[in-house]
Amino acid sequence: MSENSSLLPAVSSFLASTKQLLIDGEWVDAKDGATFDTVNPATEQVLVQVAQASAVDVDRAVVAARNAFEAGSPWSKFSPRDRSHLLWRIGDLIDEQAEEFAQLESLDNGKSLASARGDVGVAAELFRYFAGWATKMEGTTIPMSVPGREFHAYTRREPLGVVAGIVPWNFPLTMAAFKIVPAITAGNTVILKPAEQTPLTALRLGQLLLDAGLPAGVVNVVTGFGETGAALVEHHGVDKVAFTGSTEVGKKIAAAAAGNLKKVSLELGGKAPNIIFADADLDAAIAGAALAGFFNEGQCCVNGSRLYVQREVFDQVIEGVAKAAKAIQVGDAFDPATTMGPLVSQEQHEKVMGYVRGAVADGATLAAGSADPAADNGYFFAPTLITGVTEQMAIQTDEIFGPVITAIPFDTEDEVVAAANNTVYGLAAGVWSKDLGTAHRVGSKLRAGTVWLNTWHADDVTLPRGGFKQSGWGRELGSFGLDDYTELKTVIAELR
Ligand code: TXE
Repeated sequence: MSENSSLLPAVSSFLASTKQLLIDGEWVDAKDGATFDTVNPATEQVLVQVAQASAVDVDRAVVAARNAFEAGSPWSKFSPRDRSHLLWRIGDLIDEQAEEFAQLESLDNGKSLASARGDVGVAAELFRYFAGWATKMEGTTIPMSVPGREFHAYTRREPLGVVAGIVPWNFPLTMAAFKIVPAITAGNTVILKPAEQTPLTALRLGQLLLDAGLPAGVVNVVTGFGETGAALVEHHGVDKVAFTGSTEVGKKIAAAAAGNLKKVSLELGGKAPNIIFADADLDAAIAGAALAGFFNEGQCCVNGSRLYVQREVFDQVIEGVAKAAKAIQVGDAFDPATTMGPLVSQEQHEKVMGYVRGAVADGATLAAGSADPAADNGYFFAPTLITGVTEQMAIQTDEIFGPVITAIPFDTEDEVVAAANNTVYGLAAGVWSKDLGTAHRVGSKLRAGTVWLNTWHADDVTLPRGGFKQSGWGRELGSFGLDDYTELKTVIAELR
């Protein structure tokens, strides 16, 4: 069956026309008419052309978002309950159109349809979870002690204003939702800049938001490359930048945001250590290690890419993870047998291959996988497990962002904790041990924003996430995530 034969008519028709920018509730071309191609990574074929926003278009979007935010605008008149009902409705609409979103995501990103369906479900749930928070952004009353005078002091949570959300390509729809949902829950307006590799589901979401009744200008979508993102970050009409992407770009954003001291939240790279003690349930730990390293084609910031295994069970674990790697079906997203799609782009494919080749040249051993492409056409790469690495090798220190696990044996708890923390990153970590004391004690010593004990990738929209060290600033999701999209106002009234 050819890939296109299974496409929904709505997806085919979406792909039939050049995609435009969403500014102030209207679909418009870039002012200079520029476009770029978005490519199916499984076939290397162009899916459709997409408008490429320049600084001029970014400025139009910022003006639209500002007007939509200002007092007296339709959006400013939405009560918290109105926002809550709208968010819930959007979640339900996403579910109704889930297959269309999933197909677009698989085509643009390469991930299997099953995986894309899971992502779409998370996006829908995110809208519904935050629908509950819209009516619960409460302040506090605070006692004041001023001799001879009486006061009533309280705090209010108020929206920040215009939020720029800049997102990567590994979870295009869910990342778009991560930025849009808390921002509009709190009453802000948004300009979303999807990744240049995967703009389609964010654009489709833009249409759904309009259809659901979100007023014009509340969410704008500007597509383009890093320059488009940089124009947003430099714009003095933007009050906050919420970014997910590389640590390198995160640093540039932190510096550029200083111009008008806009607020910044950053969810950046990772190099998560996954520690298996000899007393672990090894069947669960082996399956968990494979999931930790290979989920989402390894293109996930919290993936367990550094595996540490206690020496007495090292060979057994390596054999198990290698077997799991070989059982993964690499193929086209639309083939139901596929459990791993291609990497997202040629650039990413070359980067991952380069790291694996470098490690092999430095003397490392492939326990599973290969340093070569997994197919002649498309950016496929076999899940790869590498032993014989040292802590100094680039494959061990750098974020690879592909289906590659390195494994190193350890003897003592102190030794493995030191090795696990020996990284500039601090996004996620994991421990496998049947001894509750060991699991919790080691977990508490790991410098990471998320620690999994006897599991990996278990998650919910209710839980805060974010990074220690150079993995970022701030936390997303959960109630903590909402605070980052508000200003706290203290009101002091004298009772005369
Ligand atoms: O990310 P970038 P890339 C890591 C991963 C990957 C590497 C490069 O290691 O191999 O980053 O991926 C926009 N100002 N992660 O190049 O460049 C860009 O257009 C403002 C980890 O795709 O960080 C895109 O929308 N914006 C990560 C977004 O930033 C700029 C997920 C991310 O692109 C910009 C993805 C600039 N100067 C990659 N330059 C994670 N933490 O999950 C680029 N952009």
